[in-house]
Amino acid sequence: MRIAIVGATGMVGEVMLKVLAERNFPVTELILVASEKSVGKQIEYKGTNYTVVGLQTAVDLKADIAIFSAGGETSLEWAPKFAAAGTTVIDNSSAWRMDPTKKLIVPEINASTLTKEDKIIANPNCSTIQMVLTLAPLHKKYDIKRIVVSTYQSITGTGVKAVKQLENEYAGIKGEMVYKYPIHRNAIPHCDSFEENGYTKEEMKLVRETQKILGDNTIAVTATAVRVPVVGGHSEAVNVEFTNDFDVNEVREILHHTDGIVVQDNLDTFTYPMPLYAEGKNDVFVGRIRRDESQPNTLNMWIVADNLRKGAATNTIQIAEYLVAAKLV
Ligand code: 11C
Repeated sequence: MRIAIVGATGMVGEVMLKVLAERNFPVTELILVASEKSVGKQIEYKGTNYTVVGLQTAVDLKADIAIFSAGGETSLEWAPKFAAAGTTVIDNSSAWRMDPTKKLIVPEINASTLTKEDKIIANPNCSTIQMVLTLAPLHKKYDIKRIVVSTYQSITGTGVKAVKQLENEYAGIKGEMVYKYPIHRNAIPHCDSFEENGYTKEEMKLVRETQKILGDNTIAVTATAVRVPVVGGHSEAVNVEFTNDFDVNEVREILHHTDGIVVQDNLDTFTYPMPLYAEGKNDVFVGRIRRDESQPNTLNMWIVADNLRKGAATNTIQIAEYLVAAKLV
């Protein structure tokens, strides 16, 4: 496969290259793409140095698959140009996710809906992916009515400048502030910008993307997204109300047998997921699975994943793997 990585110099781009290499993705030609200021830079992949090229050069090279992780504006402008050149785009930004003509894919849930005609495929938001991967098999079995989710999100979701802000604050150095407030020793209830309804875009992504991926707009979702001084991954406290009752052990069993999920749930050994231990892993970790005793048919869970892995790079590359396996590229 001839693969272009658009946004190769960014934080997610770096992890994309790691995941491609780890999973031995069949790369025959690698085209590393970034904005003009990074053109000419050298990036190493599997022992070979590659020179970063600009967007138009990459379009002209007509890769089989282009993986975009360069922000919404770049995707809006350039994904259609790659698609017109015959390249299938998998886009990690929010640009195309809610476009009704584009599919929003978590491979374990809905990759089978993809066809050769899908030239721009959207990768969901990180906090959505880990939640829906966990909820999809439970929705099938018990039928979800309502989800209440609170997130505790890693600063890596904001990018490298946020990591620098935390490091500076920790070291007592004055530097660039990406957040409006200090993040060290803090929790900021503000991820992405605010919408008119008083929710942040990150919170509304959890609502809209979940309904789209699970294919059910009747599922009620309400979210509070919070940035915490953590780097290993996003954590989520998820409260879910079903139409049908469940057995907690059966829920554990279902999740245990779901691809991509690792159940870490043993109170005797204090086993539960934590972002410190999810970092660098491709799985979604689920624990603290327990009945909400305040109302019928309702469950509480704690879900953790590395937002740069399953939340971004890994999910994107799994989509690419599916395209190859299903001969859609
Ligand atoms: C965060 N979820 O942690 C964001 C990062 O829509 O793809 C990714 C934003 C997106 O702030």
